[in-house]
Amino acid sequence: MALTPDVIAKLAEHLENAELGARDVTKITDDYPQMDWQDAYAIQYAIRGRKLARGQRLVGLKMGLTARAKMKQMGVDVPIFGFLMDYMARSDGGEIDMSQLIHPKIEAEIAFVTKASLRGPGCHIGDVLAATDFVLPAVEVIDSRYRDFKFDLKSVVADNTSASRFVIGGCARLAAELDLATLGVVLEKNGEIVACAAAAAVLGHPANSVAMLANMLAERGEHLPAGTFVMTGGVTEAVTVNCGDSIHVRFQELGSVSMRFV
Ligand code: OOG
Ligand code: MG
Repeated sequence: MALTPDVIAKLAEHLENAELGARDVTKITDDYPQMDWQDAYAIQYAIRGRKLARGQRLVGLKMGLTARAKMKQMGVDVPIFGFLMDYMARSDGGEIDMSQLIHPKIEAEIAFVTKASLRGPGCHIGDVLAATDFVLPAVEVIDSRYRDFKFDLKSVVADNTSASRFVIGGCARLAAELDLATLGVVLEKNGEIVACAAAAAVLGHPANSVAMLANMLAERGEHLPAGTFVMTGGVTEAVTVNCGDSIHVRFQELGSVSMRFV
């Protein structure tokens, strides 16, 4: 760690205030270039701690930058993880209030719910499929707190990987009933197709994303408990949304997820 506990706490407050006030800030590595990976996750966990202390609940975890298209869009090459809280959830077919957000983008994602714990190191796709209760279609609304969505990996890890809102829809299916690698996803904005992909865009198979999460958690002495909801990362590049936009994402075999930005 290159930063002191005081600085970690100060940066957590700074980034969380930017989130809650829907104000953008400059990326924190501009002021703290010496910040390392451990510091970045320490800031993210401090933000999580602030929310838990306020009585909010942790409802899941998310992987980010797991698809080549996303890595290319953001100019980075390593997957990262963040957390999801209860207040971030919005219902399928509902409205998302833009006044609480800075510059949202949406991502179509496959989500997993586990029925057994997963522990790295060495967790692999077979372990994940055996521990999966069901899969769900989801849309994540990311909203980097950094000006113009410009960041480096450490800054975005500290900023809880741009997590902001998420919507679960469609129907829950057993992973064994699906071919999760070839499963198609079509993203429509205002009735027009703006992106499409197969779920294999996420690390070859979205279950690999869950395995990678278990292995990343193991480095911190943590594991994924049974019953964990995990979003595996956007299958295409993220799509910018504006006030009045309607989003409809169709997932092969899983139904659809939709929302309107107001
Ligand atoms: C980081 C979060 C990326 C995903 O699904 O790839 C992410 C960002 O692009 O702001 O959630
Ligand atoms: Mg995402």
